[in-house]
Amino acid sequence: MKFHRRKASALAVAVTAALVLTACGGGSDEGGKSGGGSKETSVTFLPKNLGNPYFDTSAKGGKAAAAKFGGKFAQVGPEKASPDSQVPFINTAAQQGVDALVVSANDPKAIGDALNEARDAGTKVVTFDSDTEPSYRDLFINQASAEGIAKVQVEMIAKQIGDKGDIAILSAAANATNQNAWIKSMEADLKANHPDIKLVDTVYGNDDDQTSFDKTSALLQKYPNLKGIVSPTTVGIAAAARYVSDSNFKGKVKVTGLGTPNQMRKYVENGTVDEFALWNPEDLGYLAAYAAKALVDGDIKGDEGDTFTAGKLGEFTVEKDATVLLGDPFKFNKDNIGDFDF
Ligand code: RAM
Repeated sequence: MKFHRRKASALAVAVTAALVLTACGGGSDEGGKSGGGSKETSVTFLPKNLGNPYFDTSAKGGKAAAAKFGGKFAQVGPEKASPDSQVPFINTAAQQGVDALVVSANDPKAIGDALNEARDAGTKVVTFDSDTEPSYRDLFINQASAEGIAKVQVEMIAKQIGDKGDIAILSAAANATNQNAWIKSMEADLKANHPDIKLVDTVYGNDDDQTSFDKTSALLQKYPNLKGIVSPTTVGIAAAARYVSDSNFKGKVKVTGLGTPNQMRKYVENGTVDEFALWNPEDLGYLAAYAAKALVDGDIKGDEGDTFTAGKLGEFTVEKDATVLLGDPFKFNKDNIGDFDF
């Protein structure tokens, strides 16, 4: 895969303010003590699963934040994005007495008891990317509103297929809180505003590359009239694009959804994919780590109206349901993908 250095682009800079690469300071997981906090805050990131470049990038942001505020960063996680595969990692973090856990949940409930036990033991719990039910965490760092993320994907597929025809969704794990919220909102938008687009199926690749690839193949066999696949997961969209790119469906079936520029670049350049969207996962991790630090320090409690400063990203306010919003999703296409490197 070709990695392009980012070129200065006014638009890119404006939209994803802090995208400029922040190499992890110091190169040490231990962070430094110079950031101004009174004690070294330990923050452990627990993604849905390991081996996903999206979560490698959010970890990069978390690590950079911890280095900046003088904290200790670690990332641990399961191999598979299944509902309760994170439980042993939560238990271990609680036993180790980490100050804060930053979790992307595979299921809104399955890890709830473990999280509450960790909280009883004194660990602050921040969800990011994919929430649990609110009673299991202190704060949720949301990348963008569910409606906004749904809307951008519906807009893209509608434009790409001329607002008409059969489409399918290739999602992540069946219980993933984030994807399920987006899909619900996409369904409502399609129904209300795109009467000639028919959503024929939703299938689940479990954020596993091979499963997602196989599900793409199965969809295309089952629905010969399919015009588009929307994959609201960076793992799924890359696998679907790879399948379509090497098949006779290239040029006939559109693939869009949420992807990382580095994983999608070659499919945009070879014409398989017109346009897809995402936010900056590095900023999301950076913000989540700063929010965790603010909770640990008692600067915020998770009450609506609480404010805190997240280093280079500036000030954020806690909204309803103890949620903090990063920003808006951003669309990538052949005109701008060369400006991004993540
Ligand atoms: C995958 C994961 C993650 C999601 C992105 C868009 O990496 O499912 O939770 O936010 O896709």
